[in-house]
Amino acid sequence: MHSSKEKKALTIAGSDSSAGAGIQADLKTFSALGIYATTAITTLTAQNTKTVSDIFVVPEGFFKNQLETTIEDIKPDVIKVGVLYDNSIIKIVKDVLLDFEKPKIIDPVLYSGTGVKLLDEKSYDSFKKNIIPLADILTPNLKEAESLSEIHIQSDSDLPKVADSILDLGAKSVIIKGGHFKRKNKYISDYYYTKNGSESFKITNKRLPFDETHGTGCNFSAAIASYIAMGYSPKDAFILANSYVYLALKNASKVGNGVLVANPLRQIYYNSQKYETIIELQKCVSYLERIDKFSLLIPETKTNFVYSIPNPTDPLEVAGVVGRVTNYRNRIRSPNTIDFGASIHVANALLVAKRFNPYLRSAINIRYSDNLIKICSDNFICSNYNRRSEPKSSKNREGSSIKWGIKSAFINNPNAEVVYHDGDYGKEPMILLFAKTPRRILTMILTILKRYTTS
Ligand code: PXL
Repeated sequence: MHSSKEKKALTIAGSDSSAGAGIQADLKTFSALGIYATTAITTLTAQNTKTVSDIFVVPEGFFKNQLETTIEDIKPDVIKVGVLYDNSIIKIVKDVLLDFEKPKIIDPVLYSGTGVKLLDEKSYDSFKKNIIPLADILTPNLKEAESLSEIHIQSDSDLPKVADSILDLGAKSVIIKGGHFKRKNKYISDYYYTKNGSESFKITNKRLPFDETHGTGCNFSAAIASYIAMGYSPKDAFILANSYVYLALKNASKVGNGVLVANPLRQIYYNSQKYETIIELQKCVSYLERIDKFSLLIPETKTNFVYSIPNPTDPLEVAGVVGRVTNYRNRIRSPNTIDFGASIHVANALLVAKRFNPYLRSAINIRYSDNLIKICSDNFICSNYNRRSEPKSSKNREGSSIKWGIKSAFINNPNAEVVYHDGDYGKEPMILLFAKTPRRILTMILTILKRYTTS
């Protein structure tokens, strides 16, 4: 799929070697939101989650080439500006922004989250005079808003006059990020202002249970730029970027010994794994329903067919059939509604099996019979357990029998593909098949049925 309509952004910003902020954060966010981003790197920082130890400003000749060569060919729909560091960079960026007729999102970065200066003091006035007026949307945090407006902010009632003073510098609109308001506050608001105040509004979120995080601001302004490139109004882009960053914050990673790092990709990958898992299981359950003779393999307690995301930690990360696959006379009746957490027993069996063989992601339970055990033993690696040997302490805990049983079967043979037990008083004997994928489970079922229906 290649489309000349693909939306593109250019980010002019600093490199963060800890990869939580700057260019690295921008690339994650633009990519996550489906925008193709190019980069013009202003500075290289040596940093980690505790400090910035060094800053190298890219020589202006090279910086200019980098910017012009990129933009001459790959025309952006939006430009996002982050760390500029000093006047040698500011001059060049100013000329490019003046010529650029599409939206410009400017994050007036003055300090790193760890408190190190990212704009040279001597260049501050030039930044204020030359860059701020070119912003369609300016995204200062509280400290930056204080600095630009020269007003000490004590409460949110100061913000309208702070915003007015920033808008007087020439920016078309400003979003003041309230994340640094007093720690005891239960809620955090971000505020959007335009020149005549007619469109002002705020978005409030519950404060998350941690203080400083690294990269939040960069991810936020890159998200705003992404939504602007898609064609959203500044207001809608603000609303969308706010919830995007809230998730990135909620999923913040502890990668070093200092501050947490915003993680904009985790939730997206997690959602996509869940989606792929559901879709694949749905296909395989539909296929199973069309194997007529499968009804012969459904036990009294009915069948569940499960598939987990790649690294599940509990049954809520294992998809199964809501209400199980049942038989009615000789026909299969499945509600074919797939959901996470729809199975307890088969899902728990899979989670235990996975501790021995991490590749296993799918499982199904079928009826027990001597003939079926013989067929399984001829075709697959089998192991078994005896429910009557289960220690009392385990038996008394609801739902723990299956965990104990699967564990003992895998201790006996960690390569097992089939685990069975021959029941106990009031407990139906059962066979469980395990595989990497639900497709492989279907193949196993077909192999079993081929022998079962001719024997
Ligand atoms: O979060 C602001 C920021 C922007 N750009 C770079 C940074 C930081 C914060 O540390 O390092 C390169």
